[in-house]
Amino acid sequence: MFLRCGKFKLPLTRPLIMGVVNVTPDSFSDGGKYFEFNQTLAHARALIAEGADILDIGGESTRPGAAPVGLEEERRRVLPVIEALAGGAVPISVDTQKPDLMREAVAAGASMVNDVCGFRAPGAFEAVAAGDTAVCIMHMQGEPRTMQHHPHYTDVVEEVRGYLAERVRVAESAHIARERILIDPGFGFGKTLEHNLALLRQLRKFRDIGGALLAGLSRKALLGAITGREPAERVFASVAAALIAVQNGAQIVRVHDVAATRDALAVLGAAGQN
Ligand code: HH2
Repeated sequence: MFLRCGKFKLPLTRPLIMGVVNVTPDSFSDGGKYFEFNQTLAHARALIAEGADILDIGGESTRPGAAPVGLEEERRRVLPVIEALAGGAVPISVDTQKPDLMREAVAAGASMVNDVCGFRAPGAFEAVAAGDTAVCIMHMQGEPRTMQHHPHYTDVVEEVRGYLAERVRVAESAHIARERILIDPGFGFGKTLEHNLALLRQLRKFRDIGGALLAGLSRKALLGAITGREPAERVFASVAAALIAVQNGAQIVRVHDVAATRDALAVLGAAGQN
């Protein structure tokens, strides 16, 4: 079992850590902190030193209520960072919904494209089909500006599963091989606390869709609802959530706090629980 990720072939025999690098002034947990180029690079390199297996570079916040960012501005934020980090020891992912930027990021050296909108923009799968870039297909109900207003499902697990299975089918018909595909139920994207907890509890049901299973719970509002803590104080809750996700079948966890997650996963692994 492995994930094809550009020139990298990542083993899925142990859980992998995707470190989050937000090049944004407004991300919900670390907005503005790493917005300046040198700060961004220093942060990215620190995450690699802490044990990140993949870095996810994003130039547009998708937090609930976030305003969209134009192509030119998103390009200006992420491309120099990707160019500076590509060619290093870990694969670089770009977190974008824009087909033009997907293409440019891959040309700049990105080995993965992560799209919270599941490659639904016209031409998105076509932008990444050629070559061997990994693609992360996430579920979102609605769009960031309004997604938390009235999330509604009859059966959240079945509906998200059905959506991801269909998107994997479309990806494969666009000639994207299974070994390049990741799927992600999209915690917090058009979901209430109960929806998120149902998905976390039943995460294993996503394993038979095909595609490596990624979970992103780090510092999210659902953890704030449980603990009463602000985003920067949700490290312990995030580590707990990552452990539960891995125990329930996640193969990759997307996190802000790499060192803490790595240690926790090392203990889990030593106890033979993953
Ligand atoms: N969550 C966020 C952004 N991108 N991609 C995937 N595949 N899965 C996720 O759960 C996910 C994601 C939101 O987190 P963050 O990047 O920290 O915040 P913001 O969107 O405000 O930059």
